[in-house]
Amino acid sequence: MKRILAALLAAAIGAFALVGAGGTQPAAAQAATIHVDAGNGEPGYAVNAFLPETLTIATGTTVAWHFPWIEPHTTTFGTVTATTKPAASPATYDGTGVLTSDLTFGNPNGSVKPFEVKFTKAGTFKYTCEIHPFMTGSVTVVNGGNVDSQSTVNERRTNNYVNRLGELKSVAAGLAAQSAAVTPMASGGNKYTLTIGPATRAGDDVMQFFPAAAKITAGDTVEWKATAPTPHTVTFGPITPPPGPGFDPFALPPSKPAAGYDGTGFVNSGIMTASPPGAPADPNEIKSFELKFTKAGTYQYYCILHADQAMVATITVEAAPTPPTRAPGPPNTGSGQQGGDGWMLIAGAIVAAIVAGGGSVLAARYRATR
Ligand SMILES: [Cu+2]
Repeated sequence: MKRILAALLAAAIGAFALVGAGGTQPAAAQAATIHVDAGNGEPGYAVNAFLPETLTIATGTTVAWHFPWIEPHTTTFGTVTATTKPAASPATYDGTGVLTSDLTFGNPNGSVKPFEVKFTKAGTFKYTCEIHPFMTGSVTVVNGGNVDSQSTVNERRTNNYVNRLGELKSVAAGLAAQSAAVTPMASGGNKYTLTIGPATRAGDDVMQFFPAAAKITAGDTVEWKATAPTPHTVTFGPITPPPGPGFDPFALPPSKPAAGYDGTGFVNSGIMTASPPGAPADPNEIKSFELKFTKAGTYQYYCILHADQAMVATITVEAAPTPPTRAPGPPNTGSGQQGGDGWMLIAGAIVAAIVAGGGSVLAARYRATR
């Protein structure tokens, strides 16, 4: 009995030594592939980070970057040029030259293949996401000594994500608690100022409009204000013709009816951004977009780039009060109600078209707006 206990104890100590303190393990014991995430999120929130950001692996180990969220990312070592072609996965990297994945739209159902890279030489290699400049990471490759186990990687991956998501949610809760600023307009009616999804300093995005359900009166104007360098649109109605392969949402021009919106047709702000303070002024930047509403109804709108992340909201327009000189008529119940999940179909079509056309064109356009 004593001998069995001693054997069990020895086995336990052996196992502990193998894993090592702090969740590291000897290089020789590392799994052939270490799994990490390139971004993550949930409807209304995108955490744009490599999770975890740093990693220590043994020479010959493969790192698999998974894409568990819809917001697109790349995993890019070195500096891409106009002629850089994305590498096929699995790839190998010796720390020299450029190695990049394609722009990859993820999916929480795990259907998107990870980008796998086998590291063949020791060194510390920094990498980034082509469209999220704050999104950086590094892989340290060692020939011996202690390296990360998958379990310690998982722990850091989860902690980083939970912390950053929590920060995004507290920013959103603060904005959700406020109502839209209202200012009387010289031309009549009021102007309601709405906020488009802010970003955190770390580069994560709240993919929402605030307030999400604004109420105004016919004749009022809504102004949307961009708050971050992240590109967004304010868009009413389906895109016609429906997006086909190679569709570039950045090429869709601004358009709105001169007389105001009556709940019909297509309205688009164009790509809206707010350059960070201190950035060179861009005279073409669309920082705000105004639209006058002329007819009672509830109108759904969306961001073309992020509708698939639930960046959708409504404006409810109530009928203007009946002039006192006339007898009050029956209340206007609003005839402009738009179809419920139309934006979902639109979002699906947009992403399918971008993926079919190859993401790199879109990556270049995203870069141009940052
Ligand atoms: Cu957006």
